Amino acid sequence: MELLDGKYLSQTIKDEIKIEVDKILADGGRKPHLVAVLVGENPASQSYVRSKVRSCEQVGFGSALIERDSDISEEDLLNIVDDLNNDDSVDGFIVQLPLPDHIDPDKVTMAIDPKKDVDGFHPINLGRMTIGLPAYLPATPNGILEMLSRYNIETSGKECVIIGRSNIVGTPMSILLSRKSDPGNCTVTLCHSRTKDMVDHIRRADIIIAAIGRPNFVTADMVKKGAVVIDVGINRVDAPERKRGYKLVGDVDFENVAPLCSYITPVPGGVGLMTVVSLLMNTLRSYRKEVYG
Ligand code: BQF
Repeated sequence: MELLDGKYLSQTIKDEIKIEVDKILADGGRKPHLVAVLVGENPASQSYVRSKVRSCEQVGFGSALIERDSDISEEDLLNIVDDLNNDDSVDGFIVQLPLPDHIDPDKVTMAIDPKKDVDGFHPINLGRMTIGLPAYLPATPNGILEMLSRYNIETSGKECVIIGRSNIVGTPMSILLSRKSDPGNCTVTLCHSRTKDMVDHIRRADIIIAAIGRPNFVTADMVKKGAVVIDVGINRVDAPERKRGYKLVGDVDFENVAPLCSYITPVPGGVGLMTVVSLLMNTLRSYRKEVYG
């Protein structure tokens, strides 16, 4: 079993981005600039946004955090989005999800200029991705592809089972891995809450991508020997012995599954860190006008 080390890999990629930023500055260019918008006081969201801002600082990007109370109106939030769309000093921005119930997240996502949509959630980017045009790829799927590619994991011809069909992980991941590309060329099965005999599907998988949001959902009896297991779950479970009072666990029963795998991602220290680094990669691509010219 080899660990797919998100800590090591995300740091390696950050080092590479930092070198690129230093070159840009040495040539008299300005810093790439990422802005995050955070609404409300969800503690998980606060910690995600903080780690995104900190990552920007580490690679030499300019960054800003726009914080608003949870009672901000949808209209006011859409005005912030509009201002960021029109601000030439901003290469990319994200609106941290989830949003409060009175705000329609689809409306907000669709208000973002696709050229600055470094989260890759806008339907234009998802559509371009689907037909293989240059696009900002959604951060988590992009991070997983980067991981598979940097560890030279063969995907072509493999049976890949994805568990969970969310718009930001399972669905785009299923499209990306079934495309004629590298990584790609998988035979993909997308499992979800209505799937019958899910365990039979999972047992056939060469590559398992777990994005369900349930702690320890994937157990050892479901995993074929030699499988590659990618754990996207970030579940907070109570742990009174920890100073924060909780710990992060994935969707995979790591302890019992790991010995069966060829490769497996840990939680924490796996896919989550790659998600954050994807945002940096997309922001650099925006700065360079690589996607939309
Ligand atoms: C780690 C996210 C669900 C809903 C909205 C590192 C992150 C998480 C875990 C992180 C996530 C999850 C993010 C670890 C960003 C990933 O070491 O295990 C980093 O910051 N993430 C988000 O912005 O919104 C979410 C999950």
